[in-house]
Amino acid sequence: MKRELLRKYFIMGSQNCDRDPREILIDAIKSGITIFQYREKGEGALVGEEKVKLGHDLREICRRHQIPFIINDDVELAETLNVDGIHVGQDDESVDLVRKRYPDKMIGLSISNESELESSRLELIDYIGAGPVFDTGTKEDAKKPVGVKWIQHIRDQYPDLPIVGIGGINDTNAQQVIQAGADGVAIISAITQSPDIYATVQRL
Ligand code: 3NM
Repeated sequence: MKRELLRKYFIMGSQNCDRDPREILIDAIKSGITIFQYREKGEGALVGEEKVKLGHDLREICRRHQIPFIINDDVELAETLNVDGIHVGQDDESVDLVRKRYPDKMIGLSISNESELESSRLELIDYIGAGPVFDTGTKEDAKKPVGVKWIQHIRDQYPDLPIVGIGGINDTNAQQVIQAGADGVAIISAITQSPDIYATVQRL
């Protein structure tokens, strides 16, 4: 994949939004995000038809603006929405199965520690999501923060692997994540909760 795509990686689901997620996505795209992940997960998340309907709308917004659309975890919805990529966690569908089913889509995998790094089929994936870099209140089951050292560690071992940092990243600490070797920063609340999305993404 083109590593530059990971630069400003916006993630969101309706549970992260205090107003219409469609409007927030359009604001973020107009402000300069480079890729989007639909992550409808956690307390208050939509399920069933409602999840599919919002997914369709967000997918269409991304298509219109030529922003790659990644789905979190849901391999069935990946097909329904004809997504550009799928992001999976360590407890989700295995990357082997996802790669078999979708030979041509981008696949991202979350990796938080050495044993996950060693046991993961890195040759099957397009990028790593590394985190949580900092404390985050957004993911209920987030692990302990790994710091920018974790980014540096992966980068030292895998100079060519696309890496995006995630967890507690905002416009004041993003620079540390990039300097540690990440290709980009993945962000939920610093964008969805921003009173001025344009200013936030521009500062990023
Ligand atoms: N995954 P915010 S941390 C979705 O560590 C997610 O894998 C994480 O939200 C991981 O930008 C996280 O608001 C939440 O901190 C990121």
